[in-house]
Amino acid sequence: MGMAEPVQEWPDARRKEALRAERTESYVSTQGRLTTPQMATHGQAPRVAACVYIGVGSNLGDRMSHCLAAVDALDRLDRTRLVAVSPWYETEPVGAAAPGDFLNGVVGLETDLEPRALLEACLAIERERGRARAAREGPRTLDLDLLLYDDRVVDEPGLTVPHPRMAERAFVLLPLADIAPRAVHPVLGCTVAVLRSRLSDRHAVRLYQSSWSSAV
Ligand code: GSY
Repeated sequence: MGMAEPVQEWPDARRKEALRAERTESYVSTQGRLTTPQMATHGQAPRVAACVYIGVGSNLGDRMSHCLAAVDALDRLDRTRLVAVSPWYETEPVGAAAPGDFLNGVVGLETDLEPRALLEACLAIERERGRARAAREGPRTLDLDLLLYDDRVVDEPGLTVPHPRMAERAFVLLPLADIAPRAVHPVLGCTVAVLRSRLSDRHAVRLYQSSWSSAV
């Protein structure tokens, strides 16, 4: 029997902090996927993490603080790295039972978490911000929607990827197109930019804050 190949480990917490400080380091992007030089070890090919987009929304309380807390919490997830944050938009609510304008944006991550684990992490972040999921379309302190996970198609109880309504929603497609116009919807077979150009959603969507970093 040959020697077992060394298993590639994700960085521990301290190493992750150091990597965070190096975040401005360049990425190599191929086909919408991102390889991170820091993940390459033992002379093996660089690991290719999944490229994921998550919709962030809030229409209750201090909306910007909920959204920024979500960005921070997503950035802190294990085996996950923050890649992009869209501008923030103030958006008219879609759905009768959701009074009050939303703040919406989209976050790009690369992650080694599987879709179900990422969903559970998102639900935990929502709970931390006081979100109760009693009413499906009621006001919410924080809503995190898994929009795209690489080119994966998932249809399981409680987990549908791509998000089933993302192609109809201006509050999703405008911020998503800002950071990932060339990402491909694996079911519809077209890019986010094309989906955006075909939008018929007439709910108001106004740019609220173009720069994430200026808010912190
Ligand atoms: O699906 C996300 C929650 N949500 C939103 C939202 O985030 N923004 C807007 N504008 N309307 C919404 N209706 C629901 S439900």
